[in-house]
Parts: sequence; structure tokens; C-alpha cells
Amino acid sequence: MRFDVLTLFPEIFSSYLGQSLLAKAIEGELVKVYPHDMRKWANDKHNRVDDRPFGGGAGMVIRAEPVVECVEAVRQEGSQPGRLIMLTPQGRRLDQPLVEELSLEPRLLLLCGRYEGFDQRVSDLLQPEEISIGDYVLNGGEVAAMAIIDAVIRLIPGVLGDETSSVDDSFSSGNRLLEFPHYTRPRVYRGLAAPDVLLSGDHAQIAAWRKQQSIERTTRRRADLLDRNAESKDE
Ligand code: 6GU
Repeated sequence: MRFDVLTLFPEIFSSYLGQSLLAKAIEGELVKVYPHDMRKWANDKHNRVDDRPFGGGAGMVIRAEPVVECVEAVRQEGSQPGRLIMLTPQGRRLDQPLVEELSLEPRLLLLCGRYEGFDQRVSDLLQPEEISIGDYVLNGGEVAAMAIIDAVIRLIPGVLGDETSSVDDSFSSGNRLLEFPHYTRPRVYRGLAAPDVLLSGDHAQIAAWRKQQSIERTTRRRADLLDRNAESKDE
């Protein structure tokens, strides 16, 4: 799978890309991530990527030209145009079903904004899909782009060490419950014992205990997920 990240701060991605899980996937050619500096496409006489908003007001607006030209040039590079995503707090909220859908794509182009946002004509001309990672405001789309890459690549077969380890994930379409608690050695730590059932060797009992813990946790912390499960079963 190929990711092209269009940004004004490509260096933000370098330490993330060197991180072990991702580095291995990149080395094995399962995943390719290419940051592109949109500043290179700012071809007016001052090489400006941003400018003051028409109509006045605080902050700066990213000019349409470097963004549109950069997207067009980067699209030419690959064998397919890819799915174009703009990271913006105004977008559709990212969730695990959307992550699963994105993981089936051969190529994603992630457009990261800064400042007050893009000139509206970027959206008018390119018609990107707009995605947000939650109801809070980040200084730019870069952290959101990394969240998407991180969530998507762990679903690509061969990227996670254990092929099945994303199947039990909270929020995946097969499991809309929060994960159950995990324990490892020692059996007793500072007077706190791991539950006996986990050491019983009885796999049916263990599965039942985990399911019950998941339901309890979800009820206490995220009752909204149970409502959503009920809705999706009604469909
Ligand atoms: Cl995608 N961008 C910005 N700037 N803030 C956000 C976001 C994206 N998602 C949540 N907050």
C-alpha cells in the first residue's frame, strides 16, 4: 500500500517512519510512505504558501495553487490516482470501520492543512474526502495523517507480527466492545493477583470471562458503543 503525504512540514514524519513496526513494513515493501513538501509548488514570485484571508480576520489561509499543483504532480507518479483525503476538523470522524475500508485501498493521498485552513477552491477543484480524527483542534493535519497511517497499516496482512492480533481489537467491525484486561507474570504483584480463571487452562471459561469483562467495561466507560451495536443489529 502506498501513502503520499502532502504537507508543509515533511520532516515531522521522519522519526515516525523510522519506528520499528513501520520501518519493517517499509523495508518489506508492504507499505510505502512518501512525504511531499507542498512549498516546492509555490511558484509565485515570493514562493508563498499562505496569504491573508480575503475579507479580513485572524490567521493565514493556505493558497490553492501549491496544493492543487502538488496533488496533480504527485498523482502522476503512481500507477493509480489513489483516494484523496483532506485532514480537517470539519471532516467525517475517523472510526475503525472507516480505517478498515481505507486499508483495502492500494493508495491514499493525505493532504495536511495548517493555519486557518485551505483556500476553498482546493476542495472545489479536487473534491477530496474530508476526514477528522476527533472533536478537538490540532495545529495541523500531520498528527492526524500519522494516526490514519498507523491505524491502517496494522490491518495490512504481514505488518503485525501475529496475523490474528488485530481481529480482537476494540471497535473493529467484528468486535464493537472495549478490550478485556490482560495479565502476565508474575501471578501476584504488590499483593494484586491475576484472576484464577486465566490460569485454569479452561479455554471456554477464559473466553466467557473475557467476554463478560469486555461487556462490563464497555457499559461503564462507553455505553454509546453498546447503543451503536444495538443499532447495527437492527439493520
Ligand atoms: Cl484532521 N486536523 C486538525 N487540524 N485538527 C483536527 C483534526 C484534523 N482532527 C481532529 N482535530
